[in-house]
Amino acid sequence: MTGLIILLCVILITIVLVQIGKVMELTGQIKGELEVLRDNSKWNGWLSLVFMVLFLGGVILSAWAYRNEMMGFGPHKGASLHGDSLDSLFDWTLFFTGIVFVITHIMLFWYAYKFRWKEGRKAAFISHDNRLEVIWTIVPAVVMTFLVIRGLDTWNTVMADVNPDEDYIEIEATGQQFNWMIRYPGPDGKLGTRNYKLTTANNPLGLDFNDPKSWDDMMPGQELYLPQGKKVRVRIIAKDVLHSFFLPHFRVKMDAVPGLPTYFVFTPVKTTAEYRSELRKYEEYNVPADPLDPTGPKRWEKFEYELACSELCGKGHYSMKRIFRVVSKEEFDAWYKTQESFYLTQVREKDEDPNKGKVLDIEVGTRAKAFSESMKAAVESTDIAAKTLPLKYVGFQTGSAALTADSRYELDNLVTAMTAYPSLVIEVAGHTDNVGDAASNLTLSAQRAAAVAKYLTDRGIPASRLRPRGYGDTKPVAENDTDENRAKNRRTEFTILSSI
Ligand SMILES: [Cu+2]
Repeated sequence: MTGLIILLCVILITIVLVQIGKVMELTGQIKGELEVLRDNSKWNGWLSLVFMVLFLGGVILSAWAYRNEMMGFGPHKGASLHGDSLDSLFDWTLFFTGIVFVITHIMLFWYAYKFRWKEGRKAAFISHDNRLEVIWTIVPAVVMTFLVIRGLDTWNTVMADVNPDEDYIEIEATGQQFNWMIRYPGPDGKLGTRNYKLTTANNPLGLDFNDPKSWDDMMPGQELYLPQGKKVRVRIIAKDVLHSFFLPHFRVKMDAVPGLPTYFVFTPVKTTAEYRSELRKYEEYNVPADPLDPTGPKRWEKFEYELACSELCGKGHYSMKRIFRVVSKEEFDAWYKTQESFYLTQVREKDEDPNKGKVLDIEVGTRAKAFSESMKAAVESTDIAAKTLPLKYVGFQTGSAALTADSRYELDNLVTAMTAYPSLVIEVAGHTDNVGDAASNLTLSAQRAAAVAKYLTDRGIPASRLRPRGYGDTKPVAENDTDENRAKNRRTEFTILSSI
């Protein structure tokens, strides 16, 4: 239907134009050709001037009306250290091209008016003019040189990589259909290596967990934090198709290419809160963020720095949005501490874990800290039940009282605690499941408790402070019905008897 209407309109317009042509022809015949030509060129000349004024006036008015939509102006100021230099490059280019734009348009329409057809007027022919040649060669050359030198200078500043010994944080952004996977280094400050061959459902980035640097790497949730005033180096890569890492407020944009790592370095200078308070000054940001909720928060209050993908990478392209929140160093450190290691929370002890069954250095530290915290709580607690603590990582060879090699870490924590609390007296208790003969279970559990006590006395804890005891299968913590529950019952624990 629409197609038919368009076709009819085209036919009608053609008929109208043909008719106008015919009318002009007839008027010419009545008034005389020369008269018509004179009238037409007069009108054309004057209309050129009117058009020039309206057109240039419109350009100026619209530039003024939309000034706040322009990059680098009003609410669209850059929020990174290099942002202003890029914006000023645009401004200078706009300045020069703007001058040329206005001059050429004035000349175009003014000359059309001034040199309109008149009887007896003849065109003058200039074959060559050195002065003109010099002017229109030198002026553009000088302007171009200025723009190119400035451009190169800005490019070198913006694209410069970090110095290995300066203070910066390196994060990694991997684009995939349709989200960004962002990786932060853990407390070691270094990102672990990757190998695409190691990619599995549990390890979507193909992190190489043989590399200790990857153990503490973190993959935070939807909201990402960056510290104000600190250099950020982003490693950028894609898993499937081309994506583009785009942080418009920081003037950061770099393609994410499968198989070809790129990077971008920038320094966020304005916190999210500071940027919001700048936006508050503008009328257009003082309207409700949600038009359906007129009393709700304003646009400036809901402002966030957004990461987008600026490559049309597929159907779900629009959903590749993440929020970056720039905060003070203190706030960043607080957030950073709450983030957990991807490896330890998602991969540890799964099939992808090359260190399955081994105790890692980083775990020894965290376990020691957790142990001393629960020990402190148990000592201070008045609740009898809270005085019993499990020795979760103490194990024995199957059917024997020989301690496994990795048991020493937790037992060393216990030695430290016994030294820290010199008046502590504890009962060390061995428990088994109900498999096998009750009497031999009792003997085995007693031997195991004794082995733990021996470990402690060998390290200087007086035997008088230790009461090793085997309970066999008499004190289960779960029904002995499944393998899992039986494993819970096979345990070693200790109870604080007195701490005075
Ligand atoms: Cu994309």
